[in-house]
Amino acid sequence: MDSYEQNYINGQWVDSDGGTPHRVINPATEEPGTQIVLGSKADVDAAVAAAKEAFKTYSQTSREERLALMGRVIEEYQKRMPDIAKSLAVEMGAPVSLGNAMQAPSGLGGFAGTMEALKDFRFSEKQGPNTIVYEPIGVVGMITPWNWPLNQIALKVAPALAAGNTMVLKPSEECPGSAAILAEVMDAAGVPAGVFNLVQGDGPTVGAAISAHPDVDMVSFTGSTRAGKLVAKAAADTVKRVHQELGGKSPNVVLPGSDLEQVLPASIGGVMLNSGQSCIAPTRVLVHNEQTADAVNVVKNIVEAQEVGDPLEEGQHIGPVVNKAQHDKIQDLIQSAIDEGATLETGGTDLPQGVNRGYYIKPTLFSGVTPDMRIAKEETFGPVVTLMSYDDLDEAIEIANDTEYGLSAVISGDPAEAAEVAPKLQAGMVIINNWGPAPGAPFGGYKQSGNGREGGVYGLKDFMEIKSITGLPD
Ligand code: TXE
Repeated sequence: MDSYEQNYINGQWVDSDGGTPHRVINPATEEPGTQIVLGSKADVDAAVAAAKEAFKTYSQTSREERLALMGRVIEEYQKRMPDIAKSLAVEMGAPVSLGNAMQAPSGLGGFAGTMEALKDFRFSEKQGPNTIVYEPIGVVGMITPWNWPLNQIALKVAPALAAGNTMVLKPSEECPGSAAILAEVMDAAGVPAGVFNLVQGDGPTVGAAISAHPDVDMVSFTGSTRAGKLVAKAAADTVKRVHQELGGKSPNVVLPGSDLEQVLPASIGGVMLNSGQSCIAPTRVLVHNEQTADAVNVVKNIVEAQEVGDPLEEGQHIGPVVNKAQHDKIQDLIQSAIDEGATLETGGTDLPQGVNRGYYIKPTLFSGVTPDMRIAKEETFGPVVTLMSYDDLDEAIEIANDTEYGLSAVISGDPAEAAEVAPKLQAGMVIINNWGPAPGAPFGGYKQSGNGREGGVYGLKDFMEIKSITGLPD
């Protein structure tokens, strides 16, 4: 059992001031696992004060110093990858093979892309009589979820470090271990005291205190739209920048006449991977009604081939979902689809074969899903594919956009035809014949999927202030 009972503040591991002990339940065994202490508002105050002080010097560092620092972070991180993968496996159920792959290709998710962006970034540019200058914002509060835990953290920590900001991170209380290991990595890499601070804790106490704090200049949040709205409300009184990556309900528009065997495996695999716990999982598969029967066969084969198993074992299987609340929510959505008249093609609410405990969900496929059903509207966050039929492409686009979310959309079929459809989709990311954007693409959404972008040069800019200076000499 792992224990991470301290916070990392001002370069030191310190006890919480008034926190509460908390055990993470291992989702594969349902037994208590990682032990942490949920922090307090006083812990947030101490971390923010340290970050504010450190900003005075860190904000003045050069591009070269920041690149060297980030390079050392990657080196130290690579030494800890097996520990991180194991920590993910026992806290949120990602199989160790996936836990390692999650960090590919070149270490710590967003770090590589951000370093590339930083190398060429123009901190100052002349535009006629104006000089435009990009400056660090100050103290960045970061609140992150449990589903791709370290990737989501890296997409914030990397641009914050690159921009010259200092930071206070609150990871998910459901998956705190990898963030604690990251703090050890930052320490080993020689990140100056106060630049990176970690406060473990829950949303209503620590998350809310970060969001509302007058000395936090920006809050970057990834999580549910529900919590994102609370963060924005808490931040409103201090008019800080609110950067949000929220939920999704991504469509997969299968173009009429497409070769289904060829175009569907990658995107359906994207719904199964990580047991469906990806904000960009393209769960709503829209198929022309003349191809519905074929699509059922193709997708059913993919879904039924998906194995379920122990997260601590290497392999391509999927693990359980993160906790009982998520498990029950997914089961409820599966049951709602059955009750509302969708056709259960495979899967359902019982435990997968060979499993007798843990928060496992059977890989599931529904056909005959209509846009009014709950399963077509609510983010499922489980290994559940829904097939919906359309009569013509205009109707498919209408259904695809008929959601409060707008994170990503997949188009399956001929890329030249997909080019005509892509501009009509209300989504921050459109992916053709796959499910995830390529590295360097700005990550973020339209509508209630969030504000701002992460990754590469767009992510870097989002973590900076823009100043114009008029009248400088040439
Ligand atoms: O996440 P929460 P939950 C979606 C997904 C999932 C649902 C519920 O549909 O089924 O959300 O997940 C912190 N002030 N996504 O409830 O609550 C919390 O401590 C400040 C999509 O487990 O959003 C954690 O650090 N912070 C998503 C973080 O928010 C608060 C990823 C995320 O937890 C807070 C996760 C508050 N008042 C879930 N309340 C994605 N975009 O990938 C909670 N938090």
